Amino acid sequence: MSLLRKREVLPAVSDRFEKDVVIVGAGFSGLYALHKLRGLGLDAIAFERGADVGGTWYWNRYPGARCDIESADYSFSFSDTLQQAWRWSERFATQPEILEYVNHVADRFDLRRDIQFDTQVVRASYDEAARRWQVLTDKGQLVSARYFIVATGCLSVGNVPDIKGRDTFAGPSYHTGDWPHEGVDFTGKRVAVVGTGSSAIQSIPLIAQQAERLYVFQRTPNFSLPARNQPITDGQDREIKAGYAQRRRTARYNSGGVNRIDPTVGALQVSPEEREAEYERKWQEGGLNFASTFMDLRVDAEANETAAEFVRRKIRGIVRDPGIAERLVPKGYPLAAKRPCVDTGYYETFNRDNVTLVDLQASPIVEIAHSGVVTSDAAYEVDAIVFATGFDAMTGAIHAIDIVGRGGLPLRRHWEAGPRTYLGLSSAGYPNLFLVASVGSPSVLSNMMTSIEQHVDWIGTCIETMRATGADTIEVMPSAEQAWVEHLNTLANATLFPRGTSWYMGANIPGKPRLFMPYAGGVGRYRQLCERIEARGYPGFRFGRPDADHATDSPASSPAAPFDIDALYIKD
Ligand code: NA7
Repeated sequence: MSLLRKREVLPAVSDRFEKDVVIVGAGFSGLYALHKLRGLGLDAIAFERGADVGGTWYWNRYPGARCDIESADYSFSFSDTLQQAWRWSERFATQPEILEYVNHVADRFDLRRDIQFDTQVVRASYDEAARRWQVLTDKGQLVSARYFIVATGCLSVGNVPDIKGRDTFAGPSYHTGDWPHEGVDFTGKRVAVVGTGSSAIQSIPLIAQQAERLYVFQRTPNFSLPARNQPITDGQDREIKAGYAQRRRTARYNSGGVNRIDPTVGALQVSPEEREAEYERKWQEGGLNFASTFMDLRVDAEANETAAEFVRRKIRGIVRDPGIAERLVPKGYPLAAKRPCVDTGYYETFNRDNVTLVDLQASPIVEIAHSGVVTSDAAYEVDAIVFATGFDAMTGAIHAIDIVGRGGLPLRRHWEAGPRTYLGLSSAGYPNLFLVASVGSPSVLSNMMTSIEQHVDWIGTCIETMRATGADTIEVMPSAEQAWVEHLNTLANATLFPRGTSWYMGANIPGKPRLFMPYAGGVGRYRQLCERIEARGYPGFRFGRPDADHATDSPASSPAAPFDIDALYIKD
């Protein structure tokens, strides 16, 4: 496994050059940022640690990897020619098909010529005198750039738990987020899968079909919803293409960034029979929309419990052995407080006689030995271990870069108690640094494609405005950042999200600050807020000009007057 880690020793500088923009990452967000900013006439370069484009879809090649947002939504909308030309083959696209799409996008817009692959950005420091970023790569390149775009994705630093004896295991071990490109053949093998998140739930049914024996090590049972994936027929494809304009409009202004009308009825406002019928309809429809059957499922524990109980009954109905079913049933946290999974045959897999569920709540893993996994009450001999143990989500890849702002302040220190941003777009003391669909924005609670386009478009307009007005820096005011941090907390605390020990909260990484990282107010509301801010001359940001006194345009010297986010929202 070669998972991304922060470089402790920095390379010597061997090459220096200037760019208008440095982008980190060539996944969907980096690619669109490159396309957009290049289109504005900026000289941009993207650095990508992988050998090719794709980001998360480049690395996550485990069996069964696919998107759980519908293909027609999980695609770019910025070019109608692109969306009319591309033909999705399935309702939920597989990782190879998405990777093919990413490559198609890179070729169609000739993006590769400005991407340097196999290159990790290791440090980026703001030069206050030059008002530019100095960006250092692991190849020893030092690039001076006006703008620094962090498009590193939310799930790109794998989490391999530090289990005693992990390196003593005799066989191969894999992390789902760093899967061998040539694939893995588990035929005739005894395999351990550690974890039961989305990656595990997608891969377990396929590994079970191949392996001689599969042990699933489950710490927390997850809510998983049936995908009901199917091929997209030619007729459906024509319909999707004819309806893109409306589909995208809907996606941009609803809560999740997908083609769905948000529900307006609460689960407790209807009779138990109506409720059951509605859950059944959504269950049969398949996909994540089940979690949005009623408007109050994310905010009202009692309402949520009706949906959770429906899923529990389904699990008990699918899994034949009542003891195993009971161990698979999620309890003690609301549905969707952790990211719900979408599966094809996950629960059915536990009816196979070559699959064993190991309940780590009853008997935790104590060590990994030469021959397998040892729990507090048994030793499981295996030939291979799959760590489906998730990611240092959202901040992991940002902190893998040594980012240093005004006054030499490392971002890691500024974010010691958790990420601090305004709108999830930038952080006070880090001028001209932009984050794309990351912490502090709807990002992982939304269809990433909708959020990425919204963010990049906003950044593009902002840079155009700066150029039109002669500004060369934009910077978040500390008061706006503080207000946004508080606002994110207020929004999250009004939901059930904080009741799940999830990667949304940083809870899966020992020592990581516990706070809800994304914006929980919904894509549409967030977009309207960003539009408002743009239209009103960017309240909460301060612009600097080359001829201005550097000291006075530092936000550090601005009065910390309270900043009223609520006043900026468009009232319903
Ligand atoms: P997730 O959703 O973070 O799942 C990781 C799983 O690994 C989860 O079941 C964890 O249990 C488990 N885990 C983590 N550390 C351990 C240790 N030390 N021992 C046992 N089990 C452990 O990652 P995925 O890759 O599945 O999915 C990430 C996202 O990709 C997903 O949400 C979608 O957005 C797509 P826990 O729940 O923490 O008890």
